[in-house]
Parts: sequence; C-alpha cells; structure tokens
Amino acid sequence: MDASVSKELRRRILACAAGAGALSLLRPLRVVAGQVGSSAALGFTELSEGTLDEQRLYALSGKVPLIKKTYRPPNFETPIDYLRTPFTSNAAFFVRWHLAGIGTVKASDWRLSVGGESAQRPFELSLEQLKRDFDHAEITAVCQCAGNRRGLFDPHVAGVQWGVGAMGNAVWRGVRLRDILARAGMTSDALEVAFGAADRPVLDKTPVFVKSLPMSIALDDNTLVAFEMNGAPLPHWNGFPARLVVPGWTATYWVKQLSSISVISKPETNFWMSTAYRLPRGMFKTPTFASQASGATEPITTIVVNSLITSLRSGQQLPRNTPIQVRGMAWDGGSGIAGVDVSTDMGASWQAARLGRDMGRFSWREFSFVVPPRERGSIVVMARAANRLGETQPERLIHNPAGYHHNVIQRVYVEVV
Ligand SMILES: Nc1nc2c(c(=O)[nH]1)N[C@H]1C(S)=C(S)[C@@H](COP(=O)(O)O)O[C@H]1N2
Ligand SMILES: [Mo]
Repeated sequence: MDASVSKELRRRILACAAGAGALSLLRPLRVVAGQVGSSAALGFTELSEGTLDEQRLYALSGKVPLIKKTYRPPNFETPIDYLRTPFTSNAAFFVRWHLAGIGTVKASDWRLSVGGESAQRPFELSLEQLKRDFDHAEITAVCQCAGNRRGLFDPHVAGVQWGVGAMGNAVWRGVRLRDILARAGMTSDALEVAFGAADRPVLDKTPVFVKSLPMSIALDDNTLVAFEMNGAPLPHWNGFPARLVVPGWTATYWVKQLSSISVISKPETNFWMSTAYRLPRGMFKTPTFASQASGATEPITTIVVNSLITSLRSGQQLPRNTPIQVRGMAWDGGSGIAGVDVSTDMGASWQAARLGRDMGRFSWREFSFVVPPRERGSIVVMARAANRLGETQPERLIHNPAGYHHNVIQRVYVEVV
C-alpha cells in the first residue's frame, strides 16, 4: 500500500477509535497508490457522516428494531447483524413501500382478481382458494431493492439513502403464477402481465403502485404468488396476505399486498413502469424487458452480481498475530455464484474464499476466508464475487441517475493493533 494511503488510513482509524469525528473513517479515501482519484473509483466503505447521523433504530409492529429511513411511507433497513445467517428472519427483513396508505388486509376479506384484456376467463380467488386450488411451490431467493446502497453513491443521488441492508434472503412458498394464468387462459396477443396492489397514495396525484412483467417471466416456473416466508405467513409489512416473488429480478417487481393480475396486450404505462425504475439503455448487461424499452431508457430487470462482507466493519480494531475471519454473502440475478475472491493488498492480488452451502441459484451464498495473522498496521479487505456467467463486481461504481445496482467492490478498512 502507498505510504500516504497508509498514513491517511491510520489517521482515520485513530480518529474513529478516539470517538471524536468518528465517522471520518467512513468517507472513502481519495488517494490510492500514489494517484489522485475520485472516491467513486475506490469502492465503497459506508454511509456518509450526514446520512448516518440521521438514522435511528425503530421497531415497527412485529419487527425487531430496524434502521429507519422514512416513517411515512415506511422504509426500514435491516441492520448488518441480521445479514449473517443463511435466511433473514421475518422480524428483521427490510421494509420498503412507496406509498403511505398501507392498510391492514384481512385474510378473510382479501380477493385476488385475475383478468385483463388478454385473459379468456377472468376470475377471483380468496386466500383459501389460492392455497387449495393450486400446487404449492417453494424457492429460496434474495429479495433486494434496486436502490440498495443508494446512500453510498458518489456523487450522491436523490432517493431513499439505503445502506447495505435493503435486502434479505428467504424461503418463499406459494403457488406458481403460471398455474393461475393457465386457469384464466391467455389470448395470443398477451404481451405483459400487470400487477396491482392494495396500498394507496395519501395524495391523489401520486400514482398507485402497478408493475408489469414480460410473459416469459410471468410464465417462468420460479415466479410465485407467495403467502409464506421462512415457513410463516408473510408479515404485514412484507405484503400479507400474498405477494409476487420474482427470483433473480430486483424487488420492485415483488408486488406486495397483491390484489390484481391482468394479462395485457399493450405495454403497461403506469408511472412505476414508464418513469421509475429505469436505467440508461445498455448500461448493465442484464436481460432487456423489450416491450418496455423506449427512448434512451429501459426498465431495471435482474440483480447484478454482488457481495457483502459481514464479519468486519470499517474502523474495527483487530488483535495482532491473530487470524482475521472474513465472512459474508454473495449473490446475483439467478445464474448462481461461481466464486468469491478476497484481497488484502488493494486489489493487487486475490485469493479464493471458501464457499458455503449452495442453496439454489437465486439464494445468496456464504463465503469465508482467513487472513493469516498480521503485525500492527492497517488493512483494506476487499471481496469480489463472480457468477456462473463469468460476470464480476466492478472496480468503479457504475453511476446512474436513480442510484440502482450498486455493486462496486467493497473496501473494509481495519487496523491490526
Ligand atoms: N404494493 C407494493 N408492493 C411493493 C412495493 C410497494 O411500494 N407497494 N415496493 C416494492 C419495492 S421497490 C421493494 S424493494 C420491495 C420491498 O419488499 P419488502 O418490503 O418485503 O422488503 O417491495 C416491492 N413491492
Ligand atoms: Mo425497491
């Protein structure tokens, strides 16, 4: 490591340990290997001082204290302490809503309407009928907000300033959307399936939440209308009584409090498809949602390959001459994780971490690596996941206006004392 970087690191770590200006450590270093660079090139550390100052833990009903981002609408992030287990508990699972009018849906009152101009036989289902009339299916999948880590974007972008915890992994149980659609029967002009929900805006001018999927994904075996999460009914905040589960796709499509399914012959034009959740066209090598691509933008689709070190925190002091345990999670949009490499020399060399149990290609996967005992000094620990398509995390943040797909290689700054 360049001497000036090492010195700067040490200054920040000491400041952190001293408590005063503690969070100066968490701002990315601006000098690396003797070059002056933008901090965006250097991977992320943690949220900026201002953002961290504003966040508080708060317990919603049925939830453990989560990191409060906004109260109305409810946006609550999972603390990293709950991201170290194969499954994220329902009580600790993050909560993200766009609209503030979230009523309680009673199981006995709930109805799911299935129709649309390209459905031959529209019908309605109660929760009981949904559970009784169709085969059940189960899948382990990461649910990750497209804007997870938005608060780490540099330059800063507007929107909920998420840290690393707008994500979780769970076993989802429900029925296949495909089977529900088969009962309705589709006409040959079916182009997309649109999903409506029970949450409502408090201001008339805010559009209701509607998302659509291309037919290929709606008919995919893995796409579920789920009513259980980790063996229990969905929590209210996570979409009780039923939500869409679209493994591999960003969570914006995982419509909660699902109330309607419409097979449509024209592209859905609601705000949440045509304006929000879009990326500059071709910026990421993810599948294209062809019927929704127009002009310079296209909708976000699958999750990009990513990883998170969960065993270390920037600013942490570690005892010298003791092995350092590097552990975390790696995931992608459904090809599955092929490997995770760890570097302790600013990316000059990488070594393979050990992968944990494979819980399916939509699940995250644990990794672990032991850094041999060190003498006193600062270390930057980095992890870089690769998926089975050969895609890896970038060294530079891929900046985009809405702050999606943050998957730049993480850097954790620690000091051996
Ligand atoms: N009805 C409804 N469903 C929704 C949303 C919403 O605002 N309303 N937000 C979506 C977004 S953007 C995300 S990230 C996920 C969050 O799921 P969770 O709250 O269960 O973690 O729900 C999705 N489903
Ligand atoms: Mo999201």
